[in-house]
Amino acid sequence: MSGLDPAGIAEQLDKAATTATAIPQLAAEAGLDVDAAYGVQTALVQRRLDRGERLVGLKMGLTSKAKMAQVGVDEVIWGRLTDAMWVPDGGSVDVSTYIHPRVEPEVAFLLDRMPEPGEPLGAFTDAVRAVAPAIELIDSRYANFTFSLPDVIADNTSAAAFVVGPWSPVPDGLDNLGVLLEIDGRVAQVGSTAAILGDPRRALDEGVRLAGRHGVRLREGWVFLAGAATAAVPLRPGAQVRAVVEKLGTASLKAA
Ligand code: 0L1
Ligand code: MG
Repeated sequence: MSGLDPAGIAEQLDKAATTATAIPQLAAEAGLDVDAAYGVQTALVQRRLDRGERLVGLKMGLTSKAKMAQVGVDEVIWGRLTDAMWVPDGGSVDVSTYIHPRVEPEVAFLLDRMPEPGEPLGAFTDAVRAVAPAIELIDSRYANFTFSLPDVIADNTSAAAFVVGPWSPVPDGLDNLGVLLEIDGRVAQVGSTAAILGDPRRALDEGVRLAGRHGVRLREGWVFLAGAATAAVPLRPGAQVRAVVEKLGTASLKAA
């Protein structure tokens, strides 16, 4: 098989992640469109599942204008989360196991009853059991953190690790909560949950719709990362990271 068929691209992306070595973009040369790129993502995540990892959720990417501008891609995308990516709140990550990691403050949902295929998503409060502040660690496997839309989709939307803070019951409003990203006690980014598609609840509608197009159904008990409220910030060794979301509290991470 050629290194530029879907399985070959998945293998190259997987090797880039496991060896923390950037690779050139592949989609243009391989003629990958968005649908084919989600096929590569499926094959890439399957390699993790074959090593014993478990699917624990779904993440949305590029849900804010700040994020779209940061990477020059202007479509909402989704990726898969596995248990091996889940870092306990307050836990640490080894920066040397990533290529060029960045962190961003997010809002997480703990999913409750999810629609059957073809069924509409019910009321948000029926679909979501709890909400939490979260940090996503993204790490593009492409050199210079530069990619096209199909490239980033194939690369599981740069998913690398995530932290979920304490779960709270769904508050009355989620659409305009203040968000801070602090590095070593200093404010690195300021934003609002309004930056997440106008209201992070919309991200769930989009996740169900977009993943459903590729036959992927969200599951009760999964974590759903709704997207970042600010641009992402490079993660340096020794950094102490905190994401603070008004009404929801704090998630934190140490970089070794
Ligand atoms: O979670 C995200 O918004 C990241 C999506 C992929 C683009 C990036 O790596 O910044
Ligand atoms: Mg993100």
